[in-house]
Amino acid sequence: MARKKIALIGAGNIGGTLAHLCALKQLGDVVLFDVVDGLPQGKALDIVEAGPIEGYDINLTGTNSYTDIQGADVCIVTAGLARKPGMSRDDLLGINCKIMRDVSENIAKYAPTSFVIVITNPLDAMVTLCKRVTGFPKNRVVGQAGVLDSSRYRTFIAQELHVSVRNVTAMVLGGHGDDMVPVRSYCQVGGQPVEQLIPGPRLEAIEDRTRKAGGEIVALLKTGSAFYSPASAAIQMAEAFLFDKKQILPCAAYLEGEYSIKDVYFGVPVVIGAGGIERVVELRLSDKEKSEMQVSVSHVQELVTAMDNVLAQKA
Ligand code: TXD
Repeated sequence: MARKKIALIGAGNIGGTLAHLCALKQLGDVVLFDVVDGLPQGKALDIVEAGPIEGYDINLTGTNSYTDIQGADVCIVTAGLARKPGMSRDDLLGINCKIMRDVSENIAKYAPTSFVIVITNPLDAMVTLCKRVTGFPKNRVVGQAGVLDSSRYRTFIAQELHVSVRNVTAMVLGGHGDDMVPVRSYCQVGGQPVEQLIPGPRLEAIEDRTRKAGGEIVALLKTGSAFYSPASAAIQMAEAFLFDKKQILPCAAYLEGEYSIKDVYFGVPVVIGAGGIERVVELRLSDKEKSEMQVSVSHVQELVTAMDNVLAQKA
């Protein structure tokens, strides 16, 4: 059976970590692309040279030429600038728009049947642009945010209660901004509702930390943003697709009426399998959660309008 081909567009902190995870998990043949000469080639060679120690057999190559992503089954996009202290994700809009347009054109040209996972920030706008430029159907273009945001929430809950992270299930929905929505009513610890285990004010503090968790890491690193956990999150999505897992994961998906939201990418639970996003799962939310979703969606809509203005100026 032929191996699957995975194209990683962007060979920075997340791109390099993605390549390493693909190798460790032997997910398929990997092409690591970047515009910087030598960067993807160097990282690819470094990872390949660990193969005899880790015991992986993998074809992993670095390239500056899009022709090498030809026929990829999955493309994971991290190309673009990352945040520095004092910057919001939205501050990246102008520069990353240009990059995402170029990347998307090349994906459409060289990997026209691929499943595309966008990671670049501002996430909700960048995944919107990728879908528009590639012209791919909505099941084949997805944004990664919710898996990471939910993982952060689960980490903090597990630490608070001194239990395994595996015992904590949670969903963080909405846009990938500071108004994302940790859905408390679906957070369980060993099957018990979290609200029965953690007092309200403490839970609010944990949710607030979750919303700001990306910024917490930017403030610590000073030179960039989180990369180990975003890479793990995207790999979980890629595995769900490659192995037809039908896994329910919170992702930025194009909504056409689900959750009464239309024509916008927004973080909701979806089923990912061999068909890409196979369906959107509609949770029954509390009134408070519904109104938080509304606040978040209006921020995403403002962001997309801002992107349209940037694109109009550049046209
Ligand atoms: O959960 C999430 N969605 C995120 C998103 C969590 C954390 C960070 N997130 C965003 O991912 C972050 O704000 C950035 O927009 C991307 C990539 O983050 P990373 O930390 O990997 O950034 P780096 O290390 O700066 O790498 C970006 C690479 C770098 O090597 C550039 O040379 C390359 O992108 N780059 C390009 N590659 C291909 N094509 C073009 N045009 C291009 N321009 C720059």
